[in-house]
Amino acid sequence: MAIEHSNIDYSERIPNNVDLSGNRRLRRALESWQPNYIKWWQELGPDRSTGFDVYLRTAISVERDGWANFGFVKMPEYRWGIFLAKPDLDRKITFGDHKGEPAWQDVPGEYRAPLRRLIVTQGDTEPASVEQQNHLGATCPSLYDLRNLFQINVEEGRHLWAMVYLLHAYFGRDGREEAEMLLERHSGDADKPRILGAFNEPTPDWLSYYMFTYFTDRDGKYQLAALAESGFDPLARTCQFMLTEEAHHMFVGETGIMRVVQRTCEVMKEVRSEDPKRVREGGAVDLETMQRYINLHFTVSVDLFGQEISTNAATYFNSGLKGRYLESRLDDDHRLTDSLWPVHLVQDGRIVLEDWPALTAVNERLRDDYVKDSQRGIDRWNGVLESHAVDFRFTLPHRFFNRHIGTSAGINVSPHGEVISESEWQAQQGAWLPSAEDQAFVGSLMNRVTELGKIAAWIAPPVRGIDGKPWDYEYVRFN
Ligand code: BYC
Repeated sequence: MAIEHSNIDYSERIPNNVDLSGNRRLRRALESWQPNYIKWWQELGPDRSTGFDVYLRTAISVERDGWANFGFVKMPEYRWGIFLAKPDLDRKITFGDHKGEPAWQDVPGEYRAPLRRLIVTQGDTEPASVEQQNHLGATCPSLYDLRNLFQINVEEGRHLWAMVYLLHAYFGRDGREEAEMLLERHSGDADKPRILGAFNEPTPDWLSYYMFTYFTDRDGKYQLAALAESGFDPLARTCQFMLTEEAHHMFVGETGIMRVVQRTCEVMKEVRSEDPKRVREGGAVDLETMQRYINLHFTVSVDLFGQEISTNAATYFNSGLKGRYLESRLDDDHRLTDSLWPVHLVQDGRIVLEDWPALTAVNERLRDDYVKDSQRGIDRWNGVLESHAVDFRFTLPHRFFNRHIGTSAGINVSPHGEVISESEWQAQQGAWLPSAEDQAFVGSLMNRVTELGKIAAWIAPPVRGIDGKPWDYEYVRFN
């Protein structure tokens, strides 16, 4: 096994804490992938950002005090590298058929294909999100927001590196081919789309962006947490470290939407009306439109958990490849041989909860954790409405609303959870999902604001800035 450190070696062409200098073959393979990555970043990464000095955090160690080291970085000279959480040499597999056996430091031959598939699926989402967001710099509401966009983009790029490292280090030639493919599929590409649905949807404006970072990055949190339990130790340690970075991405979404809500409440006061038309005329996003954006982004993200009843998921769990959320803290046999789990299903035109073998329901269980967690932001945004004495309340739609994956795909379900006819769906969907007109209106608000201390009129400034700096600090210098 390679010697691994908590400190990251920045003297290397590829910064790392996995002793790349001691493995020349691997280093050479990764160094030959690197120019393709940079080319991809130049073509499909954040538009027209070259030469900007951006106040970014870069990990210098995987210790608690080392992963958020702040300073100005000239784009695109960010040092993408390979960082794994510190090893626990006694780590044991905590679930499935191999529970109690030492964690694997190499890929077990019999699980090679499903493991590679999991890593590729995870890896595919990272560059996809950068592609989805690549034009947002042109309409940023403030320098603070522009900086956060770039921070998230460089970290998603690093998360791609994390998966590419695993493919190169552990999967030989087919791993190298998969790593190439990660740069060849593109979000929304008709011929070579990204693997998962949500990553082919456009992120056309900043409201969508905050929704994406709140709802879709939260899928990332749960999927990474499940992979951080993996019996394949390098994957577990990679995901553990990725999770530390993920929290900021969801923070950007949660506080971003909160700031939009705040501004809308202020405008309601200014125009003395809660009428969506008046709110729009006042230059803010009406709450009804925000609810439709919530409905869309929640549902495409809920799709990312896969089928409710999944033999794939059961195999991943049995094999010790992918666990449940906080697996080791759960109080059960961690094998799920006899246990049951209540699963939402559609039967005879009605939505029912039915007990199924817990082993086949691990996707749904992870989705349950996700749905509960997603409610937290809704409650916080409603807190803003309450503090302004506005009666409107945001809600999460029913998990079967607008689904394309799982048992309710192809069935029309209202946000309240009623199974409805196709004609009813057609009549109502404009009230439930963002219409072309909503998108055009939100798009019309998106003007680039980069003057120091200024912010777009449709969003309130953040309560605080980054790394103890004021919110109106010069986070991006254009030169
Ligand atoms: N779109 O048995 P099932 C992140 C396919 S986000 C398209 O349920 P499984 C991030 C499925 O592949 C986290 N296809 O499958 C966030 C399967 O295909 P086959 C990303 C879908 O494997 C923001 C079939 O349907 N990480 O990190 O149990 C910014 C049967 O389904 C979808 C992961 O997802 C879909 N939504 O579950 C940046 C973790 N859902 O076998 C980054 C790795 C299902 O019939 N992936 N299918 O050809 C997994 O664990 C699993 O692949 C899934 C699917 C949970 C996604």
